[in-house]
Amino acid sequence: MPDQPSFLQQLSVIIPCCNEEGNIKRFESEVFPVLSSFPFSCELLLIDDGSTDATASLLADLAARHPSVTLVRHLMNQGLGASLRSGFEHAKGDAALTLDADLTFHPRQAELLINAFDPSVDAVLGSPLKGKMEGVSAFRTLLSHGVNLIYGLLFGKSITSASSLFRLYRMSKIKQLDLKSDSFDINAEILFKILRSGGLVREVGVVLTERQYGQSKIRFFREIVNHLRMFMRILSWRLTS
Ligand SMILES: Nc1nc2c(ncn2[C@@H]2O[C@H](COP(=O)(O)OP(=O)(O)OP(=O)(O)O)[C@@H](O)[C@H]2O)c(=O)[nH]1
Ligand SMILES: [Mg+2]
Repeated sequence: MPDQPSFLQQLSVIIPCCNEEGNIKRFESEVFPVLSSFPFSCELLLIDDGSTDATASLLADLAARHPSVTLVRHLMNQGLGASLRSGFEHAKGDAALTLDADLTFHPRQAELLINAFDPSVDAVLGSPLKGKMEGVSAFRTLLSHGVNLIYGLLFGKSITSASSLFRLYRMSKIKQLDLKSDSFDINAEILFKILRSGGLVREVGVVLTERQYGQSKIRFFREIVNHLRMFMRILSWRLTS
């Protein structure tokens, strides 16, 4: 159990969900026990993003049985970034933990992020490259190293988790950022905007495992284009600041 930081009275846990029925069935036994072990209050924001499987009804059932759950529904799929932005809009906590619905970053590791959070920090990023990648393909690992290397060069600092979702944010900082991304590039956009504003980011090593149920939603070509666009935005900021 993490210690209770005095500046953290309420945590908003945001899980964007799109066609993840096999994994949502695990929330009762794998997510709720972790949240109830925290020494501060917790709200769980579940975002259903136009799922076409049983995701929406499973989330509605969780929301009906757990008062700490708020279900936000997008009738049409809007993307991971749009879903996170909906979560941030509804969040009432001092900090927000963003978590993958496939639980490939297991929520029990939230303690590592919370313990690295202090009043000077705006975001704690869970880094599988600093921790461990279990069962992740060589292609994904190589891509991750390459993308992070470029972000590191552009930011002029060591970065190993520019695009992963498992993070803890100070909500007062998130509210200042004017986020726009609809897709997976939201994670890089948040990092960019925090660093551009002079914010402080910390990385901690975490374990990333292979998904147990369902299919990956990532479209590599689209994400590579999104990263290239983000590289250009960061470069133009670095050249003009
Ligand atoms: N709300 C919403 N969530 C999404 C969308 N696409 C992906 N997600 C969620 O974002 C997280 C990451 O998506 P994944 O499909 O697991 O992508 P990945 O982690 O790169 O790939 P694998 O874990 O290897 O399958 C999961 O929690 C998904 O449910 C989307 O369009 N909308
Ligand atoms: Mg995943």
